[in-house]
Amino acid sequence: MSRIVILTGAGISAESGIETFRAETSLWAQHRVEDVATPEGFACDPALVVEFYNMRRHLAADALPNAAHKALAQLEAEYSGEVLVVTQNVDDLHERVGSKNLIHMHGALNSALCAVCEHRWDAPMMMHVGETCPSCGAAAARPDIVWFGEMPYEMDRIFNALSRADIFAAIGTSGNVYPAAGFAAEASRAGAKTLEINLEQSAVGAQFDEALLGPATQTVPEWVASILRAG
Ligand code: BJW
Repeated sequence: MSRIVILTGAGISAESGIETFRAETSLWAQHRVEDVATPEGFACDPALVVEFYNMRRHLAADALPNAAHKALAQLEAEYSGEVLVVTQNVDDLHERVGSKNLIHMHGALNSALCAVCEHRWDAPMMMHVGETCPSCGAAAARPDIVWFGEMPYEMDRIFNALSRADIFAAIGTSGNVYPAAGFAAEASRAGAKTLEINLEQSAVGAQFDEALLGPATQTVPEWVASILRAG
């Protein structure tokens, strides 16, 4: 059976109106990464961080999945082999169009996490500082987001899938953040054919066998159609 592993990043949701991180007018141009996306930032100013993710949760809820998200769900439904989508995105646009074999390696806006007992529950649209955990009662609720210096989720499952992949495709990710930026090299070492789909070559673009350049809403449906045609 043929196996495809797909890594997605902020670029796949850009045409749904969700800003990317590293463009000039982006999220990181308006916020210092250290302030809003590190455990130290959260410890220093929890209200700022909780508000940042409340704002992001609202933006994600208002956004609609685009043709690229839909094409990947179609690929999973119609491909004769196995398709795994590993997303760095914290929005829920993949699952809203039916992607099921999906890993949110950097967490999810719609989830809350207890910093004490690691219990997870559905995040309300507006989280508040000091909310209590419904399981252990500690006042230690936080957004269920993987910040810099924290271990991304399901790494064993991801590396296992990369080691068995026949095709690895990275869509709309800049290749600036590890461990995801190392996935192409990992899959390539294990024998997969690698493809980068992006507006422009990423920081790790030279590691891919092929590139498909252009907006994801055009390139991803074209790529999916070609895979499904080939069977
Ligand atoms: C389009 C498009 C369109 C636009 N169509 N394309 C020194 C060296 C190496 C590593 C480190 C180091 N110092 C520290 C580290 C580790 C650190 C790291 O990588 N730092 C770097 C800055 C150097 N990483 C970590 O700390 C991670 N944990 C970790 O490493 O644990 C140890 C470990 C070791 C070994 C194995 C396993 C674990 C945790 C990283 C957590 C990242 N968190 C964030 C924020 C939280 C989520 C949130 O708030 O939303 O996740 S950072 C941010 O970057 C977010 C994203 O998921 C992530 C990646 O960004 P992405 O998706 O690539 O977006 P952009 O904006 O960068 O790029 C968009 C792309 O789309 C561009 O290429 C555009 O061209 C393209 N595009 N429109 C197609 N229409």
